[in-house]
Amino acid sequence: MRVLSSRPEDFEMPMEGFGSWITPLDKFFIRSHHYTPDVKLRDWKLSVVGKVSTPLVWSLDELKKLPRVELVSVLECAGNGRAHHVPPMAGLQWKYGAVGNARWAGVRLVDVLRKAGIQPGAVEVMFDGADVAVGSQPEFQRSIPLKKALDPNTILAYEMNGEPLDPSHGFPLRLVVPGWAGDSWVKWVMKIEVRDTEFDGFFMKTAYRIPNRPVRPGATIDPALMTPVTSLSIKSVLASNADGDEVRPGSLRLTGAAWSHAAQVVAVEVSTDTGRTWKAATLGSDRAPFAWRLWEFNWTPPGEAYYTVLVRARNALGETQPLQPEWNPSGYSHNAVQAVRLHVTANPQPVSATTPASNIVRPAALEQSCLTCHTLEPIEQQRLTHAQWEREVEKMQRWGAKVRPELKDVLVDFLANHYGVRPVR
Ligand code: HEC
Ligand SMILES: Nc1nc2c(c(=O)[nH]1)N[C@H]1C(S)=C(S)[C@@H](COP(=O)(O)O)O[C@H]1N2
Ligand SMILES: [Mo]
Repeated sequence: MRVLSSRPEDFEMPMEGFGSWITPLDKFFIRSHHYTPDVKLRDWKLSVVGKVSTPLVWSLDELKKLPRVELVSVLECAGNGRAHHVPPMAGLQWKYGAVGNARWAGVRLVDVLRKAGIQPGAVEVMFDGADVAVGSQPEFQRSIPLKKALDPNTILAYEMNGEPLDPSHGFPLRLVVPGWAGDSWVKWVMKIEVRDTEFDGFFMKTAYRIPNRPVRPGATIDPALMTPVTSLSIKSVLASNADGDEVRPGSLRLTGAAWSHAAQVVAVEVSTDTGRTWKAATLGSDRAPFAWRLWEFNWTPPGEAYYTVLVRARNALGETQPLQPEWNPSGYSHNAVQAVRLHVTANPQPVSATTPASNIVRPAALEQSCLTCHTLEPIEQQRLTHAQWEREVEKMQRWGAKVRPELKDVLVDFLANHYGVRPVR
């Protein structure tokens, strides 16, 4: 796994993960804003409150008396692909692997809500997890519209891939919202609140919002003018080869995965000539309404040359992927056509190992002010301008970082000099 942050846990699936239909747990990405809570089943209860006629307080065994349902669904973080947006923005620099496909089992949310009795006037359902915010960042609480909550595919899952949920994925209970981005899939669910007003917490009204039309790259936009990220986009990934690979002449088996929202993937097409012509890839036989579809494409490059291979998927609604990413302030929903440049040559050159800059002398202010809640990992992966770093340090101060005023400039200069704008690696 690629570690974007060891604590809180933010781990990216390696590209091999796109090789199996069901993503095994040891490769499944983890995205947690806060530290993983140590939930003990004997202390855990699910409460259902708010606009309901009978508030419920249930143990897991009581919940399990409702009919069990199972489904296979993709889970993708809204921030997957953030690293590919230009210009870069602050945030975890996910490349392709903030996504996985798992078999989820649990109970329908609608069955739980019916037991509690939804009262007239209900518009939304809010979920609160057992995780506790780091510093003074707001709690992770999210709501979904009542209509989505009543959808029979929306489930409260207690199993993933046939095992009780792992602590990192929300033990003992998490929300599964097939077709929607991961930010709605609340983990460690303890409280469900049926509401007659829109929930206005930070993770609804400030984070996870996207403009509803393309905006100028680099623009700052008032969250009030943006809407919550909901549905996933149609997307495909070529995983068998990396951009810049050198390969020997002969036949190549290009493989990957493609997924969409409620409308299923119907085709994956590959271009080996920079988009001039496209040919259909073969789709894998494993399929389910919200799952990803594996694909493969056998190709014998016509000669030693430099090729740009492109992949695009299409769903049952005819939606396909844009050729270029649509930039948005927080870098969500990246689904642009991926380009993989392959050098076909009989004499591949050994790749020169890049030396990590480990001998950077860090100012004491960094250790003291920045490395208490999280490690250096989320900091060193950023690619930000001086002005962006200044805003990032101020955001951290609002979330509880203590920065001595006379050392702030030294700190921002250091961050901008070492973790400034540079290509993704
Ligand atoms: C009081 C705790 C705390 C301190 C101290 C702290 N941070 Fe953070 N930091 C957070 C939280 C909370 C997050 C967001 C975690 C999440 O949402 O995944 C975060 C995330 C980040 C990220 C990832 C990008 C983002 O915005 O989510 C960067 C970069 C970062 N911090 C830089 C810094 C720097 C630089 C300092 C020192 C000035 C610092 N942090 C000090 C709490 C802290
Ligand atoms: N309670 C809680 N639920 C959460 C989160 C969180 O930080 N806290 N992260 C969300 C986000 S942004 C994503 S993408 C998914 C990731 O789920 P995973 O870690 O099981 O892959 O969980 C969601 N549920
Ligand atoms: Mo996410």
